[in-house]
Amino acid sequence: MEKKNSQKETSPSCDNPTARRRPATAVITGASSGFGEAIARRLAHSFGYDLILTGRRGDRLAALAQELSGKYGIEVHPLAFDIQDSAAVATAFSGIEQRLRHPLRILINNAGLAAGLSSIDAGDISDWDQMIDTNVKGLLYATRTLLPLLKKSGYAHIVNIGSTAGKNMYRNGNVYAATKSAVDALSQAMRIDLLPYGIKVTAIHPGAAETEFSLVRFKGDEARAEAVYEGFTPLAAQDVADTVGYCLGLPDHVCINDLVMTCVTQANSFYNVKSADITPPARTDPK
Ligand code: NDP
Ligand code: 8X3
Repeated sequence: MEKKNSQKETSPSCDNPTARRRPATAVITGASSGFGEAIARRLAHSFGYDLILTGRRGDRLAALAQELSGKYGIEVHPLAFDIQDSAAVATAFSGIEQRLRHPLRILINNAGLAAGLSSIDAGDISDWDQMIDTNVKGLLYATRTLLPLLKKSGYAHIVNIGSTAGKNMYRNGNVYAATKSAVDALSQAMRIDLLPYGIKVTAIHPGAAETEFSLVRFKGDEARAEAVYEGFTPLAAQDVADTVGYCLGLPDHVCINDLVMTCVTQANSFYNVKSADITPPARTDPK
């Protein structure tokens, strides 16, 4: 009897621009900096996908769109809106299908932030609202709005960016961690609900990564933001983008469901070499 998977596709390298790909359009939320920008570059370079780039800073999105369309000959649509606003999300994507060359097959739910780092009895309520409205409700709005197109396209893939903070809580991380636990829960839930449509749902949970994340968390305090990454080598946005590229490049029958990634000096939210009782590893090569 012939085995179902006797003619398995091999996994093309995510760095191989000539790998066979279905033509596709990918939406990346939060593409104006950090992970989102790096993912946009990765998808353009390795897959040649057309892109829809979202975020509030339209000038950055327009510059990235111009750069990537010029360099890779792809179509890039910058859409500037606040993902906390459900009406703005609906308006931004309204009629988008008519503007696309290729089916919308990929949604990278990446837009998000931490605002502040305070004990639960001292948290700023507007910070809480912003994190919940962006990290949880924004992800839901984008997903709900785009699912009709994703369902129609076949071979769709949703990638949600969670965090190690959603896996283990840490001191003063309360509401941010709760939003990322929600991303974890919603990823599991949408994976079940979308099984009938063959839509892959991948959740990626990075640990500390040096982007604008801490600058945003500490409201522009550069010294405090830089101090977060002192004493160890954190993940870079490129590391996360490469991992997203790997997950997207897998054969049709394979889905990475849940992936936690950290730099080598971090175990989880609270154990890293910055902890007083942990000695950093020697980084010199053995003779
Ligand atoms: P950045 O601050 O560099 O990027 C955040 C992106 O989200 C920006 O493009 C920003 O765009 C967008 N964004 C934020 N708020 C809104 C909003 N209201 N409407 C639309 N877009 C918005 O941080 P990262 O790249 O590090 O963060 C990306 C994701 O990764 C976030 O979900 C974050 O929680 C998560 N993460 C980060 C880690 C880290 O250590 N850096 C680790 C684990 C997860 P704009 O400001 O233009 O609106
Ligand atoms: C970002 C990682 O550890 O700063 O999600 O919460 S952490």
